[in-house]
Amino acid sequence: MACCLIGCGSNQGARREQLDRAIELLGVMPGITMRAVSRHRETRPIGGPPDQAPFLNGACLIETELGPHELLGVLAAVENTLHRDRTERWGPRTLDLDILLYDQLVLDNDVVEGSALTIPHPRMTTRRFVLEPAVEIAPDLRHPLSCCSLGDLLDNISQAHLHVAIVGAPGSGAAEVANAVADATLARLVQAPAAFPWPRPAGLPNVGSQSAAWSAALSACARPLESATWPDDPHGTVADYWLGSLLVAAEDAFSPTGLGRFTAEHAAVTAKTVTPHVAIMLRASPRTLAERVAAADLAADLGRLQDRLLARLRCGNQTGARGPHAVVVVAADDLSRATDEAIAAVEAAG
Ligand code: A4P
Ligand code: MG
Repeated sequence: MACCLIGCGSNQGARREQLDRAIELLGVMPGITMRAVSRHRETRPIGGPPDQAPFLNGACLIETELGPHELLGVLAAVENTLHRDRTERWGPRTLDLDILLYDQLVLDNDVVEGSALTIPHPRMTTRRFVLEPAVEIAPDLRHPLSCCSLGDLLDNISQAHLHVAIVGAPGSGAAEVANAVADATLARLVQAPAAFPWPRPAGLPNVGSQSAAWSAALSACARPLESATWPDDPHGTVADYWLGSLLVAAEDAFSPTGLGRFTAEHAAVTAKTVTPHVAIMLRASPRTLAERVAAADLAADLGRLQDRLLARLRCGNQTGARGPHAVVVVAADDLSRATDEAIAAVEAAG
């Protein structure tokens, strides 16, 4: 039996009746036992067309014998029974049922018979409309990718001064997206003071002689983030870089000994800086990254660099090291869409 958390939303038609009916239908489905149901909350629509009506959102906890794709099929059947129209992404809907958590399972765009499934739900970690009802019924449930409880995730986005980092490999568009997010949310923008010393990832066996340049870049990048002088902004802060990226880039530049030294220096410097609460990772195809930095031969290297960045963002929490609790991955091949998604991810915390 798997323990699953389901998010429920409605902003069209008789919202309350539809949500109640959905819970009732789910509870009588073969292979599903209803364990807990949150109350419904009225929430402001995040993303999607302007002027759509407010949502009612809730969550329920079920036990199920169904596999994740079978469960998705049942949720779609309940949505269809309640006249769900799927013409517009993030558009108005009579009913939306999402799998938030399925035990500690992690699926990344797992396609079975044409339907793609990502678990945990990729946008849940910054969504107050998801986390508040979820915490009401299951505060101690763990989120397998951020390795903390749902209660911790809600506390994380409830800081008075949210610090968001936009993270990506060279060519991801982090600077442009950070600019637009800061603009839209009125947050203070922190820009990387000097271009990151991203090396040409291949063909640099040892740049020990340049380690002074890396140290200088590290302290320049750390300075605006120092805790001692950090000016909390009532609207929060958006940085167009993350200090952890320097460490990932350094892996391609240093010899193992040099990397050990730089890692220690990085840890000491980072300990005196603020940690972002939320990281928005811009993920583009390796080809797009290479085109944007005008270096076609680097596509594969940039793709690998990007994968390692995401792994480090996530493992920051797994190892108990300092890392953002909430990581939202945004597709960045289309920068205008990535900007909308990044803005929605930050607004969802409010
Ligand atoms: N899919 C992949 N993973 C999952 C999952 N874990 N659970 C796929 C459910 N579905 C998953 O979903 C599109 C496709 O996502 C499905 O075919 C499934 O294979 P959909 O329900 O048809 O369309 P959607 O909900 O518009 O898209 P999406 O991207 O799931 O939207 P979100 O992220 O769920 O956001 N504001 C407030 N205040 N309250 C809300 O409830 N909801 C949304 C929708 C936006 N803004 C909101 C709310
Ligand atoms: Mg949905």
